[in-house]
Amino acid sequence: MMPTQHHLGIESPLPPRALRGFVAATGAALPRALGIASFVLVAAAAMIAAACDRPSDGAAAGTGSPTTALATADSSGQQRVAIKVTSKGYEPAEVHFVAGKPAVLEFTRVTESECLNAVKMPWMKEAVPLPLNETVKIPVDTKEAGAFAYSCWMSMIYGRVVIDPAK
Ligand SMILES: [Cu+2]
Repeated sequence: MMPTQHHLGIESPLPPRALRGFVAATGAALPRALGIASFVLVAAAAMIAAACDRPSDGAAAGTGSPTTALATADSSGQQRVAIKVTSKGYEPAEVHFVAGKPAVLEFTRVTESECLNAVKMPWMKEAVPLPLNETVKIPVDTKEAGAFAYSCWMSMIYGRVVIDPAK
């Protein structure tokens, strides 16, 4: 499986050897404590990354699914777009609505990844649980054109919503 983009930053921490070199060079207690703290942070980040990267559905990578999708609208103007939550993240990763008409995101999680079992919109305090293989609808305010990112509950895997100006 290809590593997802958000993991790349996590998996390239300061090499431990460089940390040791830094601590040894200064020989001071404070830098040593900082070095240990950095190590703990890196370890914690690595653990979170591991939790995020636990695809157990064996989804085939590179199925060629589009990364961007336009919402479809029914005769009443209701816009909807389906987002599949897979071991690769949100598919499609970017969706477009048109401003001024009601819109809803329809999430269906098909991966058992703990990382992706809840999704958080930027206006939410709490993430919305995404039960496996169930579709969860989340309305989006399209009064104004713009864009926002949403993420898994850990804020590690992101999707994007674009609200295009009405023509
Ligand atoms: Cu995550």
